Amino acid sequence: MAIKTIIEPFRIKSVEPIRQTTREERRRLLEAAGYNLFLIPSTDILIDLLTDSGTGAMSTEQWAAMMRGDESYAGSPSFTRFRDSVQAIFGFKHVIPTHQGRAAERILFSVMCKKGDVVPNNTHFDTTRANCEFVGAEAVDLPVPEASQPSLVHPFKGNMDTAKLAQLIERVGAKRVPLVMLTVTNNSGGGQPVSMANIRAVKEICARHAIPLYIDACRFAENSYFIKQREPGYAGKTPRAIAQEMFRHADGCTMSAKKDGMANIGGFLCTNDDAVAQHERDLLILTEGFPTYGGLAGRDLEAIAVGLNEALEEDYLNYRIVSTAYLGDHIAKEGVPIVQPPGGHAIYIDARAFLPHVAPTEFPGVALAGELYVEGGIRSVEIGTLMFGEHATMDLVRLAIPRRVYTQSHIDYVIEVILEVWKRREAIRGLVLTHQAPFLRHFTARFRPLAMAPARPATP
Ligand code: P71
Repeated sequence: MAIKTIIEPFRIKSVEPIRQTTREERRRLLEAAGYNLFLIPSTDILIDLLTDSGTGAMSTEQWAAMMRGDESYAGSPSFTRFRDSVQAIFGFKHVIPTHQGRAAERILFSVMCKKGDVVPNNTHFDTTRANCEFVGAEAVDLPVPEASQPSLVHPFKGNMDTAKLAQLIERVGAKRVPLVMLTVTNNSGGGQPVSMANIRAVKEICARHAIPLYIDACRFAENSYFIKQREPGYAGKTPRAIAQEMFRHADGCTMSAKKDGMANIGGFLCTNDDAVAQHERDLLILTEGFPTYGGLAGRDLEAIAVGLNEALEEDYLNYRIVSTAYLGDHIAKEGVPIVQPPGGHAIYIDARAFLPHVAPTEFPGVALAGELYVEGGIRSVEIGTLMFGEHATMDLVRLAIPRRVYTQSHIDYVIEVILEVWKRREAIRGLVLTHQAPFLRHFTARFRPLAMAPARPATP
């Protein structure tokens, strides 16, 4: 085909105004928020790239399906449509709806893990790690070594280090490993995909020790598309067939439907194990609700049932992956250090390389995110020392792209803002943490700026 431009594969039927603020206003707002962008009202944000979770635009088909939502407490046909849609892709015997991904995690870990257990993952995301630790288990990250080198290009940087997995199971004993998890795509590690070969290899190791494999499926459609593009033998397969194959290797999954479920809320937990499912449903009733709604409205179940299929459409996935890379490529071309190659749902700026004069203990990611806000009203999120403390191997600033929300000119604006901050990077200072919660501290932490030069006083 002669035409190379990839357009947004939709037209816009409902619009939501966004509000410009002045640089002075933003400086004041940032200070009032203790330099934590979570604490700024969204009406004071121009382009919100905090997360791709629950922030997508729904399609006309999803809105139409919502009108069919049946709000019966028990046995709603909306649940049947939801379950059938999930099973057609994920293939698991039991489908348990939850209000979002972390509820699925909490129930899974409560049922499967106890104090002293060890849960390996390519990289736990924040809520997964917190829920795992909350039941007294140890969350162990086993990414491949390539994952911790931001500038290194590798097709499947989301892979788990299988040699390390085998060693870990050998060392602690299979009895202490109630499950192994794979996060597709690997969110904490740059939105990087996991290959089918890696899923197969991890499953083989698990099978040898009779350990179930669970997939954290949040961005399963994007992962499927990367496999199609990058893994030999998959170019001719549909993303749907690839997704089905991925889940055939697993014994269950957790899912936040706020990502590749294309919904604003929702999630689910799947398993093939009858006894585990029974126990999970009992816990579900305690806090989430009856097993045919799990804390969701019938309307939400309908939106997810349709959204899962839309996330697997090739036109959509092509636009999604290409438009995310567009942002990454344009800033990388000017020298901005990013995690390479660009991820599926987000671009991750390497804040340690962007601000080499700011030590990790001075939160370079938080400082950079604050400057992007002051410069252009852009909200991003730190994935680094604030989010993961001692477990952080990188300090990243993630620019997550909500699904079907922003146009190319919004992204061109974001590129310009980042390049302006890049020009004045040497003047950006680090931060001092002044308040933190006992877990998931990034949501509510507060900071003050480090004093101007000399950056550190000669005496404490
Ligand atoms: C993301 C989120 C949501 C979030 C988390 C922390 C700060 C800001 C936004 C949520 C995930 C995820 C993976 C791989 C489980 C969850 C929990 N991600 N696994 O990336 O990425 O799902 O939010 O529905 O509870 O912005 P949940």
